[in-house]
Amino acid sequence: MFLKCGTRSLDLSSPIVMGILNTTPDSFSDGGSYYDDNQLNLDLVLARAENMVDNGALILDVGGESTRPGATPVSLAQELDRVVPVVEAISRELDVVVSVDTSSAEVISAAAAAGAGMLNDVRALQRPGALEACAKTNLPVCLMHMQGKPSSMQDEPNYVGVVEEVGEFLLRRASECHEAGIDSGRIILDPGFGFGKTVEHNLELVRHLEAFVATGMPVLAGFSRKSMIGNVLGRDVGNRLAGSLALALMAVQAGARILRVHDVAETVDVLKMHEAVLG
Ligand code: 9MG
Repeated sequence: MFLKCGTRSLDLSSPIVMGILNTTPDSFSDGGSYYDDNQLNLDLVLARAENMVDNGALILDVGGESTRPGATPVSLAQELDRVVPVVEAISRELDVVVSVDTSSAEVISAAAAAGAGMLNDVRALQRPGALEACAKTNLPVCLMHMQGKPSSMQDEPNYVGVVEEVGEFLLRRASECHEAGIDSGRIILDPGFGFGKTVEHNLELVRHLEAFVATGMPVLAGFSRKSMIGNVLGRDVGNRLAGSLALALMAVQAGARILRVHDVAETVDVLKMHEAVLG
């Protein structure tokens, strides 16, 4: 299964790693890592990007908006400033697919023009103009499920059946994308771990990840350092590697094709062991 990502192409016959590169001052784990005197430092961003590529990331997910509850809302100008120069620099300097984590139509178009090879939207292209902007780019897109909005999504997540509801939402969005001219071969599905879900909802989704894989569309899973791990293990954000790797392995065993992670080298080792056993 190949995913055409602009000038590059990704082989999804084995699971692959997407490294997280948040160029925000306030993301929950790596926020603020690339700032000097309140200014985004492109050299620091590139050094981290290169390190993740050297460690085996085939995609880097660049995000200019923090979606953690309580994060400061970002203006369009800020988001463009945090994303476009980074996409340009990485596409120029490194051999990797650059994904852009955005919900904004303007950022989607600007990112594609700057060399992005993939789009990742936690709001599944529901913002005005996002669907149409994405359709025009010809790039693959990850549609993620979220209940509510980032500022309040963890207040009282509520489902009758979380697996069915998340699955219905993603299939409906995939078909709306298809109707808007986005080929089904460009669509990636993501249940959205931690986005408007209790720990039990997240665990239930992990138990039934095969249901999403059964749609035939590639599945992306993002658990890295998330609070579901902190809740189960009682660990702070800096001490969630083992929990993240355990979930990564379960996800690939269920058939997930893309793992969105902070700890690229360790996750790539997990995938290599998985591959060695399977042959
Ligand atoms: C931006 N972002 C943060 N967490 C994510 C997740 O789990 N999946 C996707 N697709 N994007 C995410």
